[in-house]
Amino acid sequence: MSKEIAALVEGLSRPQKTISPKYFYDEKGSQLFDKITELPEYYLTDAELEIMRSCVDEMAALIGKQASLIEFGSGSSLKTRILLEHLEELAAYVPVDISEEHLLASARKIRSEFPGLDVRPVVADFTHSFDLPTPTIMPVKNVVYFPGSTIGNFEHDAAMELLRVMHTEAGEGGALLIGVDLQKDPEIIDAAYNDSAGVTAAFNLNMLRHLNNEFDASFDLDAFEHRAEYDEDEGRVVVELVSQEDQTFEIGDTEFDIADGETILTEYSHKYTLASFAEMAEAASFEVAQVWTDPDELFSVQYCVRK
Ligand code: AVJ
Repeated sequence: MSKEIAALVEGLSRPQKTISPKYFYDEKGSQLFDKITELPEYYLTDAELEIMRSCVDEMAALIGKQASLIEFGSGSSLKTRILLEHLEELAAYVPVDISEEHLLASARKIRSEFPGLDVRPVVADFTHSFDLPTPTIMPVKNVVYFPGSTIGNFEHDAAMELLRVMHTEAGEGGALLIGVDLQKDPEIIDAAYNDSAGVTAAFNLNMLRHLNNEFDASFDLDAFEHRAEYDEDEGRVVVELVSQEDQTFEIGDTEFDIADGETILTEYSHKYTLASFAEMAEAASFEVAQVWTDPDELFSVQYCVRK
């Protein structure tokens, strides 16, 4: 059994059946996610873009000249472009992603849009520390960029571990610029993960299609339904697939039973308060130096310096 199938089997063998959210993102899933970011209910992307557009000069001033910008993720977003347009004399731009194909395609685009920028993609799983490339110009400091509230996918211990990796990669005098979604009226959050056009439902169900295509699984897509509920006490959205009948499915050579109404957990999306994020950042030896939010305080971008 491949390592990857073994990990999937392990997750599906737990009392709460679980599949990692990384399986959302095959080609179709990435397209569906792009559609999510354009939905009227999905406030996260609009709010973060608004913050970037209105506060990027302040961000650039804090980052300073001749920094190296290390993006955790492939860097294909508009937010990255806004930042790159405003940073002065950047020593290097280092996108880090596990998917080589996606990473190199987006690095090529960035190079053509920003001639003269030293683009140094790194193929790595950023949940573990990795070696940084040596740019032509010696950077004054490293700034890790982690937009999109992707940190929200990680439970507390894993989020702490990731912040520690970022702390390591930032190095002496370095910093972290991170997008963090905020706790708010639960109705706003519920709507963002239960859009009226059904795109989030399609995105969630697509995970099963991806596993059928790539990992020899036998999920019946018509026998599961999307569910997303905001747990206010835990401050997180719980995204699940709910079995519509007693049924079985296989993955590799392993067969699983799932009861009518039983769920597969596919994602958590954690929402923070400014205080709860600051506490976690502190525990990972960062100090939150500056916070920007949109006028409605739906979303935040935070500049954290390494202690
Ligand atoms: C990419 C993890 C930030 O949590 O909002 C969107 C993923 N899931 N709709 C999020 C997602 C359902 C998204 N992140």
